[in-house]
Amino acid sequence: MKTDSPFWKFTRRGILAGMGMALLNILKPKPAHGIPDYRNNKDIPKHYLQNRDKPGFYIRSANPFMGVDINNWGLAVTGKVDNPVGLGYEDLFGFKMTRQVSRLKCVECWSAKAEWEGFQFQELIDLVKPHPDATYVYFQSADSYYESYPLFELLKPRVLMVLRMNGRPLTPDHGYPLRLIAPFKYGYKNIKYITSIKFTNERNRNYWSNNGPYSVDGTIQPGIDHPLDFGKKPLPIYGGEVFHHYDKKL
Ligand SMILES: Nc1nc2c(c(=O)[nH]1)N[C@H]1C(S)=C(S)[C@@H](COP(=O)(O)O)O[C@H]1N2
Ligand SMILES: [Mo]
Repeated sequence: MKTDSPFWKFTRRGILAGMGMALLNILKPKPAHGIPDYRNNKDIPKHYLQNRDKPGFYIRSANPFMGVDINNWGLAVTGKVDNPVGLGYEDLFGFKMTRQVSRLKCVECWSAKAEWEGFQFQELIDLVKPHPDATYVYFQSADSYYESYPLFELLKPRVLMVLRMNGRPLTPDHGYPLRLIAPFKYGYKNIKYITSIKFTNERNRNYWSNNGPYSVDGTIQPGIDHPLDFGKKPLPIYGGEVFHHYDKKL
């Protein structure tokens, strides 16, 4: 070691000795970009919504929280629109309902299918009347999660604003009271516990693409899938929406 290196001078002055603990903390590996990874954290109270590897359909919740209290919940639809609105839970059932069976695929390499029921994004557009320059949509949720989409992608077939899963209202774990299902996008784009929807003229932020090695676009790429509902048997995926031969077609 060269004697004029700053590190050498530092140790020579004996400063490090008194800083042992602090230094240990500095050297500890930190989660990427400072975002806590709660996946194996056993200290989170059991009743918090959190990541759970539940057989059949895993639960992913980046910021553990108590879930939505429906008495304090509302959906704000604002931004570049003629007619901004605030909607309550009951209001959402005034929209035309549609149902589909589709698969949610996470970047962690699992997928699971469910029957989803809700309304198409077009219903919201008809209500709030976005301006011609409102080309992007920004979603926020009750757990400080956020996602954005180009507006045209939300108008694609089988994109659904979901209220019910497998014949029942969404459970708190799976996004009660309102989530987005876009079957050709990775799970992280399928935002749960939605509280606000804002029409903008530029793409806004996205939670996992800001905090992990994931694309902003999030379209499912060709590769291998390990469906939870099929014995985790590896199966090829061809990109876009994931269909397996045993998925029920509607
Ligand atoms: N609000 C919110 N939405 C979210 C997440 C989240 O942490 N918070 N996780 C995403 C991820 S990474 C996945 S894979 C899916 C999982 O949906 P599930 O918990 O219903 O299986 O939700 C997505 N939507
Ligand atoms: Mo995910």
